[in-house]
Amino acid sequence: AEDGYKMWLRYAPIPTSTLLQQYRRQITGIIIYGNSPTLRAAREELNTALPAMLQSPIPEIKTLRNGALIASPLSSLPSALKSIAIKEVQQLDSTGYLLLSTTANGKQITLITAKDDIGVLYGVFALLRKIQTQQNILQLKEWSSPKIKLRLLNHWDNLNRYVERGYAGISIWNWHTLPSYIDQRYIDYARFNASIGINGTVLNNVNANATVLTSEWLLKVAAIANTLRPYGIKVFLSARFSAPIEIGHLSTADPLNDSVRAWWQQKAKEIYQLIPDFGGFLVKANSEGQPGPQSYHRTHADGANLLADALAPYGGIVMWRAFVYDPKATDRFKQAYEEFTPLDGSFHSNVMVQVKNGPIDFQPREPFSPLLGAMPKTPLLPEFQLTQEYLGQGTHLVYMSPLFREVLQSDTYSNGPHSTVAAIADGSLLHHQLTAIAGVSNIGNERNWTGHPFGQANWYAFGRLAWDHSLSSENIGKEWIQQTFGCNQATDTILSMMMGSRETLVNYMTPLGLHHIMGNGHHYGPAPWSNHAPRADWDPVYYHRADSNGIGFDRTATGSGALLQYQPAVQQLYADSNKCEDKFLLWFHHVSWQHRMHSGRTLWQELCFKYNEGVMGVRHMQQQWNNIKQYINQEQFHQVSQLLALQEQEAVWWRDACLSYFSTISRLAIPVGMEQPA
Ligand code: GCW
Repeated sequence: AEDGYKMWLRYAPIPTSTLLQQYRRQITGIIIYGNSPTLRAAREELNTALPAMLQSPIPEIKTLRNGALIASPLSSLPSALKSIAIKEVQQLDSTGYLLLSTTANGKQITLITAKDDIGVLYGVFALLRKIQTQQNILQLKEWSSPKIKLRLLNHWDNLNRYVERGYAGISIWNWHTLPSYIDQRYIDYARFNASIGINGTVLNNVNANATVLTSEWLLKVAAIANTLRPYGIKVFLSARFSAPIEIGHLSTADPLNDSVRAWWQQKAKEIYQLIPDFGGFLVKANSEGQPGPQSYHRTHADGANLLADALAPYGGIVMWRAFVYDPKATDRFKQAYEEFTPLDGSFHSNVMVQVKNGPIDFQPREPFSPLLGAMPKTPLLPEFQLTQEYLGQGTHLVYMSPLFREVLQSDTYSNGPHSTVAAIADGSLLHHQLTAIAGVSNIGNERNWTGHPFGQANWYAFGRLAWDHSLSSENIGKEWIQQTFGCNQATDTILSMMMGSRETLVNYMTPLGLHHIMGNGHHYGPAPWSNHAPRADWDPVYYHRADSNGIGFDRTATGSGALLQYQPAVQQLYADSNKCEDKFLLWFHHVSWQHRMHSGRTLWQELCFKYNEGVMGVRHMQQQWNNIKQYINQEQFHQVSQLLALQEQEAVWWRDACLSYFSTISRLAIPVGMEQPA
């Protein structure tokens, strides 16, 4: 059954065509010099993929001939080949790859080479991607190195396999049967990740359980690390700050206490004995009830440095999250910046500060976090969320690449113009050596890995952008579609569905800069009326501030002042409610219901218009999907059709709930001619 398990590595047969003839002529045999675990993975991938796609045997051969495909690191190549490739390979970083069509000893060959074995594996996946998307590979001369060094998934997987904000089943890590039993899923997980360049994974939830650091559990972690290693993927763990108390039986976790320091040093030593290439720790501290250094009147830097010092002898790093907020604060938006900027310069060199893409929390649309760009001495790593906590979870079709790109391309002006979030993440702006980007995983044990079949596209896009943030969402989307559904006439329609989907969701959920008006706790449906959460900063009314005069959160100088955390050039973009882009209006301004929008409509009319547009957008996606029925296998067609039907109902639910509620406050009617709430 086409249940989606193979995702974008289906390796479907290439239909009979001149292109197929060409591929068959161009690749007639494989040579791999070397036999490391990574090269064995490359060999296996080629042996699986090529005969399946070309529908002909592609044997391993010993000597160069026309049609030889050679995949090997530069150092293992025979000298004739080495001299052909050396110039380009020298321009690669240690993990980049080169694809080259060339002639050697009078034979037409295709060469995949790199400085290291892992580059060869990446090159193999790059070539297979070209074939899967049916591109011409006659004149290859392409080299590529990742722009960001650490390209990480963050699993919010608990040890009991419940996944926090997970909508795709339970955790893929079956801790119960580890370390003895290695599920094929772990290997396939590694393949999928390597195919898009992901090279690190944090296995457990940031709301961490110290048990994972006990000796027994570390054996399980080591078994996963051993499985992922050939694919160039390092394992990291979320560390619970109070672990020295919980599993070390100390009476304190104070970062300046000698026994605590010794405990972490010992723990690091133990970990590295089992996992020599262990990546390091991710830490959520003093946030939403998690323990942390502030409980001992120490700073985030004291806490991070404690762990960083323990890991430093082995080359490990600490990723310390800046996701902090306090119900007493006047504006949650401001807190991460206020707590972290004074600490710039006090983190040890193997600490990175991990910053969510927006100042609040993975909303359908947020302005970039003002912390990005505000800590020049500290390497910062942006955190995105692939799991759709606030974007319809496992039910709504939302292609998130445009969201990721919008943030990555945002100009922080922190070092003059062109100080984009991407330039911060890739280190080019301030010349940091340690560079990383993280995506909170949307993976679970569902047959198709992500629950919603289109959730796969978000995993895919994150990896591709982490490798090269200059790729366009269109190109990434197209690649994903062709590999997932085949190369056919449905591609453009599916791409159009995907490209509009995020804006459509914003429109039916939180248009014009509304945010966090989802129900408290589950974060799923609309609840703009809700004001009884355990904390004020979890309540929708805290964020939309609708009253008889108008709606929106004044974050300008006359309001909370959060806007002042940005560079002046950014402030200028948003400070004036008449000039501020519509999409961020209610993020920064409380404006009257009669406020004149750029469209000429009043704010109230515009709000009604946008909510309706959102509903219409989903209906349009339904039509588009129906139009391509003949190109999609039945099972997947039906699956997505049902999900779109649910999404349509829920878009209506969002629109009607929000407009009904806001109309009781604005005391304005929904304009005649628009669809009225049921
Ligand atoms: O948005 C909140 C989520 C929590 C999550 C937290 C975080 C892991 O609702 O479920 O906890 O963010 O990012 O730490």
